[in-house]
Formats: sequence, structure tokens, C-alpha cells
Amino acid sequence: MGPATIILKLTDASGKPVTGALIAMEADMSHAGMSPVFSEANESEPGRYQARLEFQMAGDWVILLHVTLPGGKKLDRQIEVPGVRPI
Ligand SMILES: [Cu+2]
Repeated sequence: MGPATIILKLTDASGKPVTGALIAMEADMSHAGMSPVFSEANESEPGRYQARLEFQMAGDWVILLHVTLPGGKKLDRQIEVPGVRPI
């Protein structure tokens, strides 16, 4: 529980870093009555994106990534973060 730093590496099919993408994040829990947590990632070095986000409750989280590539193509990915522990 608490603040976390999420680091993402974005590469193309050949393993080359993808620079200049926009990555928006939405973190959710699966139960009702919980507001999503939003964040945006900044590119800290080519193809490496970093975001701060706060897990406000212990339990199972899912992070949705909304990625906009430099050419405008969009893709979504999902990262499971199970078992966030209480402080
Ligand atoms: Cu919750």
C-alpha cells in the first residue's frame, strides 16, 4: 500500500526502444465503490517510461495502460497487481 513507482519499457517487435509515446495509466480494484487512480508516465530515457501512482488500499489491483504511439496508433495493455499488502 502507498506510493509506488511504475517503470515500463516499450519496444517494437525487433526489441528497439519506442520513444515519444504517451502512456496514461488507470489503476483499479475489482470491488464496487472504489475510485480509479490516474497517472501519466514520463519518458526518463529512450523507451523507458516512469510513473508514480498510489495504491490506496490493500488487495488486488489492475493497471490499465493507454498507450499512444508516436504515429498516433493506440494500444491498451493490462497489468495485474495482485495482493497489495497493508502497511
Ligand atoms: Cu479498494
